[in-house]
Amino acid sequence: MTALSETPRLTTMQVIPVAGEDSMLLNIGGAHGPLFTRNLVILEDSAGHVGLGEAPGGDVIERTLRQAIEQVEGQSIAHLNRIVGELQRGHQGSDFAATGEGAWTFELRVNAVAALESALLDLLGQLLGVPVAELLGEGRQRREVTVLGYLFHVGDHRRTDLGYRDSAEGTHEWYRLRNEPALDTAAVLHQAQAAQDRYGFRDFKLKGGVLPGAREIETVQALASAFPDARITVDPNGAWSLDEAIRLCRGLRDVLAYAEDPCGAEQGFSGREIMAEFKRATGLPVATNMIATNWRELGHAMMQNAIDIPLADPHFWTPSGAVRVAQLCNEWGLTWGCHSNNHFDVSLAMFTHVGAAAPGAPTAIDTHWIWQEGQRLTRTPPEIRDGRIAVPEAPGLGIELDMAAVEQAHQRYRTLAGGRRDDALAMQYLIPGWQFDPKRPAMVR
Ligand code: GKR
Ligand code: MG
Repeated sequence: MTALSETPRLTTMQVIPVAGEDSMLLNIGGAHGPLFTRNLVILEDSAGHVGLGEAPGGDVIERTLRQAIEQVEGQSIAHLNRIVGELQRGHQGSDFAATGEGAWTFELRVNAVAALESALLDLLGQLLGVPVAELLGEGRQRREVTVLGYLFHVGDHRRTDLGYRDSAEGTHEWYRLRNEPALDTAAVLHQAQAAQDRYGFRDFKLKGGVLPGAREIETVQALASAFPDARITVDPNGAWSLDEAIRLCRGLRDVLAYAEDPCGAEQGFSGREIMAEFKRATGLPVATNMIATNWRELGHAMMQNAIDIPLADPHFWTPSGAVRVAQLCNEWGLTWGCHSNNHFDVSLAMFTHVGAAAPGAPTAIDTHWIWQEGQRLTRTPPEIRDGRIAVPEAPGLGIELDMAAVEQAHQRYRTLAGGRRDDALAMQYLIPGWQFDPKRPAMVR
């Protein structure tokens, strides 16, 4: 029997803020800037293994991770659950308060906990000689994970002096097109065709909340005609009123596989109450990454029968939490799915293992990777082929850091004034004085 003293100990924990290039993607919060930021966690243990985790960028998450270093270093990796649990409990209160104040999930401290858990799972997998997916829930359920093609309206970055990328990293049309403005149906269709040709998607999601709802629905209908076998959804991040959402989506059961956050809190009613009304009025399944983002919210959402598809992103649920949501979905007749934000390839590996461990029949998972692909922090990032990512077979997350690439991404981060995402800033180049309004599409001012 192995004594606890013989299990590897955590020798060092590093937190490295990094930045990568992005397109001028539009959403209800404005426009993505030319650089997106992330926080990378690197754990080393006494067996000489390196464990990795990635979280959204920004000072709050970086600080939360740095403050954890003292608690983490020196511990045995056998105490994974205790280490993660302590950090999580320490921050739950502030996360609930921040959510109440309208914070987005990428601002919550649980993202730091998730990155730490990922790095610990990576180490444990390497110690035991199994992929991380085997350590989650009921173990690995599949060898490939289906992902969707995440389509965006794109702003004209040439109207700014912010220094967006302009060149094409690869030979495929996709790499040129992703930098081009896309503000109508034809342009989004073109984007979908190039993305499908490059990555083989069978599922698409259009980020809405940008143009008037009727125009976004027209685009979704055009996508359904162009890709008759695809599962299609639209996600305006709650921009539409309940009445508008019902008017726009009623009768679209042949077009939309589900609607993602079509509406949200209004007139004194909670987002969960409003979504339950939407579901009853339209008969459409509903997905969310806005109103069931933690156990307490999920409990209320289920009691009200407000949702069908919780998009349990491992970054704000933690990898083990996201798989617990998937187990619950499988037992209780819901469908598991996964939300994303811009990310590097460490997160891509995290998504892949979590998706591989989700039991039942999850819906295709979100990833922004197609907007980032060509940039990497690891030597051989997971690849999207035929709309799927093969689950790495190597122990742990199955990825290896490329320190030169990390250093470059860190230097890029250092060129930024602040590491926090601020979509209003870039948007103000398109519409002077622009300010966020959770109930108005970004281009409607
Ligand atoms: O990247 O602009 C974006 C998205 O709007 C993202 O921030 C959302 O959190 O993808 C997300 C979603 O599904 O709502
Ligand atoms: Mg969403």
